[in-house]
Amino acid sequence: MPDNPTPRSREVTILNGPNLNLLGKRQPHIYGHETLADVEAACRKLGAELGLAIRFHQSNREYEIIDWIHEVRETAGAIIINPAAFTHTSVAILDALATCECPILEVHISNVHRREAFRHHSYVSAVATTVMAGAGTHGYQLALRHVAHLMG
Ligand code: CA2
Repeated sequence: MPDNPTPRSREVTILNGPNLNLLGKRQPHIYGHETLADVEAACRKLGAELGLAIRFHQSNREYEIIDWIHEVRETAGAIIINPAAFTHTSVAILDALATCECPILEVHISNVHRREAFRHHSYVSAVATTVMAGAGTHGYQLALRHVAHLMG
């Protein structure tokens, strides 16, 4: 995979891993008050402004995330992924992402490097074009803006 792949379409897939369906409902001191539905709505609004078509998914099942990666691996302009706890455990998601030629943007709501040591290692970062952490749920919008920037 090239270090700086160019997006080949304006389709952006945003994937969210386990427990992110609870966003805004538990642990607001870590993850904030916005729900995942709020994040999706904000991404769709910004995507429309930037001329990007957004697919947005969340799953608590590793295989479902892998299947969504396979579905778009040849067509996506970019994949934005918050793998949540799978970040720190999943060689399978790493392997699926490694088959994609589009830019991969890894987003974490919290600054994982300020947290427990087990959150400091990410399997996904080995194939990510861009990694961002600690911007809260605004990180998803920063990632979308970066995709638009890469498209020129
Ligand atoms: O900071 C992030 O975005 C994380 O990917 C979130 C994961 C965590 O395992 C990663 O280390 C960092 C956890 C997602 C769980 O989301 C919840 C949201 C609200 C309430 C409970 C869990």
